[in-house]
Amino acid sequence: MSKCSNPDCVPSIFCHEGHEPQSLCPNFHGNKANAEAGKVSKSKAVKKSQLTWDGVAFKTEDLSKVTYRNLPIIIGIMGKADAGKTTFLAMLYTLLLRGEKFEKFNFAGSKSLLGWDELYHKLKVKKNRVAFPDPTPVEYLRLHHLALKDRLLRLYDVFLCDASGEVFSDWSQNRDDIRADNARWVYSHSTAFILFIDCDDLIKRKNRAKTEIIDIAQMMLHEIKDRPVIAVWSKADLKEEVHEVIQADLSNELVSMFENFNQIDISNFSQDDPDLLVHENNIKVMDWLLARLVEPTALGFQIQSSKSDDPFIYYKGR
Ligand SMILES: Nc1nc2c(ncn2[C@@H]2O[C@H](COP(=O)(O)OP(=O)(O)OP(=O)(O)O)[C@@H](O)[C@H]2O)c(=O)[nH]1
Ligand SMILES: [Mg+2]
Repeated sequence: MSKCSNPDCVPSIFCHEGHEPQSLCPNFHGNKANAEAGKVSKSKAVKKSQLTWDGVAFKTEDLSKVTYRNLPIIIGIMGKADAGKTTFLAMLYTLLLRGEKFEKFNFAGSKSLLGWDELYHKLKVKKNRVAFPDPTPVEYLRLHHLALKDRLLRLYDVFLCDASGEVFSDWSQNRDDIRADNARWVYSHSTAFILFIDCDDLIKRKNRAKTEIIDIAQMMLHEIKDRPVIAVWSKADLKEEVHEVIQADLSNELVSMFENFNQIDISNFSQDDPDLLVHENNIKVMDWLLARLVEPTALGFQIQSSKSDDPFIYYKGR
């Protein structure tokens, strides 16, 4: 049985709060801090609790509340206004709540659950009708946190950035634009990118819409290094109406620009349940990025069980 009182933590592997050794963690049963806490009544203990986080989506200056324990994975969501960026975040959380799972990672908590919840309540998926979140204000930049654990129970902190599309359009024309602070922050801090291609815009504004996407992509090339990029064709429920030449040209151009690249269709309107575009592909966006960001572990590596009664396992030599 775990000796830690934090239900998110598997201290026999790593302390969830980053304490080294684990016994220094205030949540660890039997240490001094806990022994003293045990004398205080439960209600008093709750009043005295001083959480370092409040559950809302992080501002950039709050990142250190998590980075002390892990180098985080930051996913930059790039794309022009109205492309479906915020809705993607809301759908991702809705799918996790529905029980959908990442391929190689389990959900292990979040320090921004209120932020996720806010998104969840703004995206109302009903039969044949979806209510969407409001456009993101220009000055807004928030990071939504997911703690994930792999099969070896190693903890990863993942942040997904939500910023207004306007700042990416300004940045794509001039990377030093004074209005593009948020875009610069997202670009320079992200470990990987999701680039939004708005099918609806391609239908309505054709090549002008395509040029704007290429402009953002070209600015991303500036210092991309080997950071992975996945282009998502959002509102793909409408993709059939995108002119096939525009579709092919845009796809080919992006493939020729980025080396560590993939593309996928996503939507928030389902035809079936489960629906490929909605229930599977929104999750696959993250699966693809995570697979490129997290080092594969040694195949077959197993943590030794201390419950084995084989005497040779305990023999340390004398
Ligand atoms: N057809 C279709 N429309 C969608 C879909 N997802 C979003 N939309 C529409 O796109 C609009 C914009 O979505 P948002 O998620 O707010 O877009 P955004 O990229 O965050 O926009 P900014 O915050 O202004 O940068 C929504 O209000 C919907 O009208 C989809 O899957 N299919
Ligand atoms: Mg938005």
